[in-house]
Amino acid sequence: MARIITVAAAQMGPIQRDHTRESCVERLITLLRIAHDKGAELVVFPELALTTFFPRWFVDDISQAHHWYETSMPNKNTQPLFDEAKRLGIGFCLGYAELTEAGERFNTQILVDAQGNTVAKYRKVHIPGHAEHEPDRPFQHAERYYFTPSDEGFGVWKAFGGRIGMMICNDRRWPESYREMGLQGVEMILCGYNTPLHYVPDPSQDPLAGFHNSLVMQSGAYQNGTFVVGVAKGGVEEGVDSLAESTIIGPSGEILAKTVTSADEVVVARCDLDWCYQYKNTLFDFDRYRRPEVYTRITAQRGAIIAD
Ligand code: ING
Repeated sequence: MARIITVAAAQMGPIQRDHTRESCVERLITLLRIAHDKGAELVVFPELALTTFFPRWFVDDISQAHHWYETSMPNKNTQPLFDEAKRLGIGFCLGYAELTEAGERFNTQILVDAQGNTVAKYRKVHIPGHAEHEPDRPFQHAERYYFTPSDEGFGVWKAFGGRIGMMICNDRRWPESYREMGLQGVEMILCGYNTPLHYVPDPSQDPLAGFHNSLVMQSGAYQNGTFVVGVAKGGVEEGVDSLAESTIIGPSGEILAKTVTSADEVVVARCDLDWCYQYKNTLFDFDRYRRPEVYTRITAQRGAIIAD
């Protein structure tokens, strides 16, 4: 019996600084309903889908940023989203800023099943940007100030009839993210992102933002025989233009669906999970072809060691 997941990439346009949680949740519910009408049973929302991308500003006293974080999930603002998804009988993946009781700050994504149960939580491993205020920048990208890198690694969970993994934004640029899940048999990876089109450290990369986005997700999908769903918060948010181009990719690396706007937009794809095994059981039969005994540097080192 074919195992099909009809998945939706529910892209958001910009969330401005003064937009309320309620207004964001209303948009998410509208996207959920559109996805349901298109036949989706799993809806993937962007990274930090409840607030503007607040690492764009630096505050000396980080407690002044606490209002950007969620201290519980669901909560009074997000309960309507959970209720509507349960009413419609569909699941979703939601990115938000998490402040734990212990005071830890994570860039977090959860997976909620069709009965409204949170079946998985992933906290971002690869934190880009900088930890100190850089006043000469046109805008900050201070994720390393606002978020702790997770030491929990990458998980894969049985849900929606398959094996589902999660990663967030910058994680998608690192092949290790996909391979860690590939070695757990992942069949679909869900990834929200907020990616400015202007990369301050090297503006020559700006024209390649869309190409790099597709490159890394298509490669990761193909090299691990998995579907990848990348979902943007795009458009001009507080004067900063961010990449849209939300994409659903098959285990062949082919693009199955892609958004065409930088606004709230839903694209869906009917994903036959057994397609994964045309790659997992041939070219990328890990147990037959991989050589971990010679891959020693990949986990032994963080940076490159250049021999003289
Ligand atoms: N954003 C970025 C990403 O990896 C970044 C970091 C910013 C990359 C600007 C390129 C240009 O897509 C997050 N949130 O990880």
